[in-house]
Amino acid sequence: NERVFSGIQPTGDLHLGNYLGAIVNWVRMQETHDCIFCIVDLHAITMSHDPQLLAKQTRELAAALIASGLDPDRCILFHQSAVPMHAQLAWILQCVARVGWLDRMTQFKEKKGKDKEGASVGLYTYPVLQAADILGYRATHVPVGEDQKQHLELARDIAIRFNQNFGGGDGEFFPVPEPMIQGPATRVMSLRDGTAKMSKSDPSDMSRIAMTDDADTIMRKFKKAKTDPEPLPESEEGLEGRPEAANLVNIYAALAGTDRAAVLREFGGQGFGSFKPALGELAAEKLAPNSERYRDLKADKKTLDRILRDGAAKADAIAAPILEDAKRAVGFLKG
Ligand code: AQP
Repeated sequence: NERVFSGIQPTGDLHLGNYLGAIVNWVRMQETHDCIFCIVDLHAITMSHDPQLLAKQTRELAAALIASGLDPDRCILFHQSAVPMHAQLAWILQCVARVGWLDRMTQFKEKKGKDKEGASVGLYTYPVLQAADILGYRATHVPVGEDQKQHLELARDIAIRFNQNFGGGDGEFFPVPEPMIQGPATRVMSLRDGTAKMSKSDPSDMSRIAMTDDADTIMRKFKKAKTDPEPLPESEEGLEGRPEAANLVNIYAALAGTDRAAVLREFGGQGFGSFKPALGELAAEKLAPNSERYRDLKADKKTLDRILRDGAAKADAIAAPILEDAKRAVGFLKG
């Protein structure tokens, strides 16, 4: 039985990287799979944060996800802190994961900045909580962007080690989850720097397309995107060493539901003066209706809170018995 789990942090506006790297796949999979999507507020406090802003951003992210096509009747949508399994299973898994495994995680190295001593312990153990998020539902598939590949490998290692140590005879306590990294834009880059990933925490608003941007803003940001002076190449090899050009072509391909070769057949030889407005128009056409729906949904706090509460109850009904089994497996007496 296949079950999908994926999460997203309520740390700022949903952006085009989140959308093309993860959420378009979530929307597609809710038609074919048993899907659980989580707003990971426990992960969001691993960096310094403002409590009032976190509550607001949690609701706003729920609104943005629904506006982007998640249907709470077809998937489970909830916030992580409302289901006790996540923190409890994370503790057990912290005692399974090895320090050496966590020391290899590149996201910690990037996010801690220069001051390792000043980073929170939670930021260090973040990938173990992520493993608990997935394994606590016995999820089999995890649709994510390219940047999460290493964390997914860690979740697999933790599942395998737990199964060996506590899985009983058949060693099959947790399914070993498969990452699903799909589409022509699994790593969307900043519009200001083709070598840095598009991210919620980039201080420049011009570096990303927010899913809440209106059509004019989307067009303006693409027109101002950093590029080189050469026209677009006729074939994919010509994109090598041109990260900004490659990024815009990837984005176009993903939004148009095609591939890079097809985009270059259409635009190869043309300059950015004509490609950027075409991209801006396509993006506005695809994304602006979502941003209008978002504005309507965001105003209705009561409905959003009800959707998240109902989602949490459904998630808890799946997770609580698995957590109980895990506690028995490691030898805890029933409480
Ligand atoms: N630039 C990206 N390209 C493709 N996929 C991306 N994702 C994030 N950035 C890109 C995918 O979006 C999902 C949710 O991400 P998240 O918010 O939980 O993780 P994150 O990596 O912390 O996202 P940000 O925007 O980079 O946030 P900050 O700036 O707070 O670190 C994941 O599936 C992720 O792969």
